[in-house]
Amino acid sequence: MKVNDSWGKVRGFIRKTVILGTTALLLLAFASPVLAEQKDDKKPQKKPGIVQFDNWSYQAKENKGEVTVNVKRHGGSDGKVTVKYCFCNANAQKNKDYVANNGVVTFEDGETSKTITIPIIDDKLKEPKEMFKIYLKSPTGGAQLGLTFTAWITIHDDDNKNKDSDE
Ligand SMILES: [Ca+2]
Ligand SMILES: [Ca+2]
Repeated sequence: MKVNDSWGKVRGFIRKTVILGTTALLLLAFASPVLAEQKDDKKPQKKPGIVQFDNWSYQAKENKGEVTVNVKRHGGSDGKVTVKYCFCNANAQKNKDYVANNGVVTFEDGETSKTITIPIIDDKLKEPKEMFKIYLKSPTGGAQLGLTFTAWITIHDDDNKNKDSDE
C-alpha cells in the first residue's frame, strides 16, 4: 500500500510537472512572437542625422597657411554617413588663392563633428579681401543636408596695408 501510495504521488507529481511544463512551453511559444514584435516596435528608428557647417562664414588670414571649417552632424548619429564637399570660386581663385581639394567627410557611427582644412596660398600680391565658397553635397547613409550646407570663406590679405583688408 505504502509503495503504491508513494508511486501514486510520484505519478501525480510527474503528471503535474508535465502539464505545467507543457503549459509553460505553450505560453512561451505563443508569447515569444508577441514579445519579439513588441521589442521590434520599441526599437528606436535609426537616425543618421543632419549634416551641415557650424557657421555660414569663416575668416582666413592669408599668411596663416590654412583655414579650418567645422562640419557637424546633429539630430542623430546612427551608422556611417559620408558627405562630399567642393569649392566655388568667387573672387578668390582656385589653386591661386586657396587649394581646392574636393573631398569626402566621413562620420563613423556615433561621430558628430569633423573638420575640413583648406590650405590658403600666401601669394605675396597686394589684394583686396577675397572670398570663395565651400559646399556639401551627396550625403550617404540616410543623412540629410542642413540649411547651412554652404559656407563663405573670406581670405584677408596680408600684403595690402589699406583699411579694407587690414582687419
Ligand atoms: Ca591671394
Ligand atoms: Ca596676397
